[in-house]
Amino acid sequence: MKPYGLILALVATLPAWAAGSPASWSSPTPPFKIADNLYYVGTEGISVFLITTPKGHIVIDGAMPGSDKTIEASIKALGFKVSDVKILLNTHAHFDHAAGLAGLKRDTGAQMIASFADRKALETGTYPGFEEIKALDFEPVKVDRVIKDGETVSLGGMVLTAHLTPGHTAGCTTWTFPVKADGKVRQALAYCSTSVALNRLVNSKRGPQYPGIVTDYQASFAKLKTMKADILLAPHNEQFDLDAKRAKLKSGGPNPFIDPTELARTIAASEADFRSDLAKQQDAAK
Ligand code: 4NZ
Ligand code: ZN
Repeated sequence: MKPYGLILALVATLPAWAAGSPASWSSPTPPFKIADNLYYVGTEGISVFLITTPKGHIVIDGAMPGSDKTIEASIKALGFKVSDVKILLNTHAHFDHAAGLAGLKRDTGAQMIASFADRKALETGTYPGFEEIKALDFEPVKVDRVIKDGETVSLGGMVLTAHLTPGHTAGCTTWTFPVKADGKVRQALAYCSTSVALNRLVNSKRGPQYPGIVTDYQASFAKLKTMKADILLAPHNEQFDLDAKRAKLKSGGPNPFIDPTELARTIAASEADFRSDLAKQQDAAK
């Protein structure tokens, strides 16, 4: 679904959640276990992942405005304590994945860790490259630690590695970490997204979303093609077939989240979309 053009045309002053984001992005959905120590605590349409350890927990992403309370209810429903959340991570600084982080930080006192290039957007609560569109604003969250490419975040025996995959945002961060699923250690990969969405790729009147965006996307596609994942996690449910996998989980059998072929297919499809969007934007700018 690509509601962006319509949204942009209609809504320069409304808050994002009133601006036409699908209702599913904010609706609660029951949380569930994906693998050992890894749970889905997001909304119906926007992913949030909980990684549990004996020393406290890690949350990846904050979903929409107001989603902090939905996420906290999900953490409690799974039997964990919200006050045990010690670290907050983010895939990218867009309102639909970052708006709940400020509330989560307030309620838990957790450390917010993010990339340098997404820090400003998180700390100002603005959409990078569309800072003037109030509809895309969100509650700012202070970043306590800046993470570089290849650096790790460790807690209670869990180790997550940051891989900078810029393009969708300048600081887009893909996180990898080993988890046990169906009795074996598997590599989980929380993909930042490489979709074009609202991004300006070309030098039209206003210039690109940020300088170097096209070469960033190209480098990120190349990098993601070298990476391996047994379990693909993604910020939007349709990006990793969440609904079908959740339905399969209920019927027993092998864990449907284990699919070592899915990352390569996802990146190939996203790269094809990127090329076609780039060509369209180049034509339109002529
Ligand atoms: S995203 C909007 N994070 O790229 C913008 O999926 C960007 C995204 C989703 C929605 N928008 O303006 O509604
Ligand atoms: Zn986004």
